[in-house]
Amino acid sequence: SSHASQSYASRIPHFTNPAARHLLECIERKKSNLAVSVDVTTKAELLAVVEAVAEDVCMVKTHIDIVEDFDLDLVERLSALSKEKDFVIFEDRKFADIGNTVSLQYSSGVHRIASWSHITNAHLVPGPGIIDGLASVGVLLGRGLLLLAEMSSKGNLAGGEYGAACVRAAREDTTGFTCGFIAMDRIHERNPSSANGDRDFLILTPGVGLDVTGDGKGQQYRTPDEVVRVKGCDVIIVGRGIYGSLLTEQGKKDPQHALRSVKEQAERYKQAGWEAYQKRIGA
Ligand code: 6AU
Repeated sequence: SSHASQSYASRIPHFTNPAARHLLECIERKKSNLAVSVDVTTKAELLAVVEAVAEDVCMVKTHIDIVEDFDLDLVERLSALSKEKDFVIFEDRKFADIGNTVSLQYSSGVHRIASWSHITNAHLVPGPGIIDGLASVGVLLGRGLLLLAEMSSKGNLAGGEYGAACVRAAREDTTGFTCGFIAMDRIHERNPSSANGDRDFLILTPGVGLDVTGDGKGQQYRTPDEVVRVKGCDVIIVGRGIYGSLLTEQGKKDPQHALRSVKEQAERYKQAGWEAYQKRIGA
């Protein structure tokens, strides 16, 4: 039967991966299945948004390569906040190269992602060698990997057999490093298999919004209720629906006011996500 009918707490023992367990523990402690995607371009804005939402989220998702004044102090402060405020860090790097290259991109360069990001993600376009390359860096550090089995954007090419291949590759990764998917529903349960077929995976889902259905650049939004209760996804990833007030003319003039709105939206999405989960498990 579906793991979606079980509580987050009861699923912790299904995972050997430390980052997956950490995430489920945070979700349960904070009663939040909300990940905030903080896609802003300065260090100060990033830290301000994280501080505003920290209490309400289980996870902070970054695109660290868009931060104009990036330095290692930023990730030190982010790591300190992750401990103090109890959230998991997910660098949304979307690795997509051969194993050897991604192992270097993950461990090295300006960003040294593996040293601070608990979870990262990858496309399976290069084949399963990408998992081995990332695992060669991440496993010893206790990190976790999500495969992009599906995408939220209009016209994306990850349909058909592609998702099923991602599920197969995740099942074949017996190290447990691959601990979930970016997907629009419980894709692994639609693709059962006799070997390892019952293994639990986390489903993290972007394209979540309560007020609009798209962004004019291909993004498509569904509500937390649709994503968590109807489709059985585990974590909602919300970006502009939460920090959007910072992007408006008014928000630029009065950032303190905008940050209060950021906090209010985080509370609103947290509540919507948790209600959808409680309905799903029949609590
Ligand atoms: O809520 P938004 O639309 O402002 O932001 C959604 C965030 C962005 C995207 O890069 C990311 O989610 N994303 C992903 C991820 C998380 O991998 C996959 C996808 O299919 N769609 C998507 O929007 O930071």
